[in-house]
Amino acid sequence: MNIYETLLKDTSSDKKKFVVLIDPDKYTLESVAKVVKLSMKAGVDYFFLGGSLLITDNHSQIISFIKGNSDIPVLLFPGNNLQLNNQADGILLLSLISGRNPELLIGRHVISAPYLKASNLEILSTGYMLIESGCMTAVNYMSNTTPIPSEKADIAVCTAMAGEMLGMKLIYLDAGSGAQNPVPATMIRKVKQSIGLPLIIGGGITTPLLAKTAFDAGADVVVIGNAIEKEPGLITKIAKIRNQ
Ligand code: 1GP
Repeated sequence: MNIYETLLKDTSSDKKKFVVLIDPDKYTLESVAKVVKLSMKAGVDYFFLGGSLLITDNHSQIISFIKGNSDIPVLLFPGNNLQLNNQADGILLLSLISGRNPELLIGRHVISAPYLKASNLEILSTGYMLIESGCMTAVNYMSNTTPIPSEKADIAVCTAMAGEMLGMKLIYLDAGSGAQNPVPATMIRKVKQSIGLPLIIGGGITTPLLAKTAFDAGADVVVIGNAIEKEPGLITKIAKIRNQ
């Protein structure tokens, strides 16, 4: 069974997933080793690997370290085409469907298509939606798009439905890394009720309570980056509440 088939099976039996996001610019091999160890112990489901930029040159090194030291699947979550890497297990092929920037809807995909076709990466086409979060996040700025207002759940619902009809395999509602406010529970609930796809939620989730709120509202997968960089011990706490 590949990653997506397993995810679909687990989603249909309401088995929630917890993802640790690793932005290579924020980690050294030493700090990633600690997070990998804690993640293995806690039973983290996936690592997402990526960030808005690529300032350091340790992207490839970090992937090979994770692959050599854990059996947790690594999925690329690329901020740009410089972050493609064949050592990972798969890639969230993101189409930024909340925005109207053609480069991020289809342009970069055209450029990366031959690389991806020749790679061994499992391709997970993802309808990626930015949700307004109280501050300008890096992804808002870098994508040059306007996020969906947090109180406009109907826009999020229609966008997610369109993504599903276009054949996306996953929907990802992201408040953006380091968001002041995470995606509201009401929006998560309404989107989940309107689509039949696994729903990923991330951005600004900093406590077990916020993670539980997202899971209870309908998130199948919760992604945490920033808060774990600051407090790796959070991994154990979040993993515990995942299926409570
Ligand atoms: C960002 O959803 C991820 O794309 C995670 O966000 O870093 O705020 O946890 P945080």
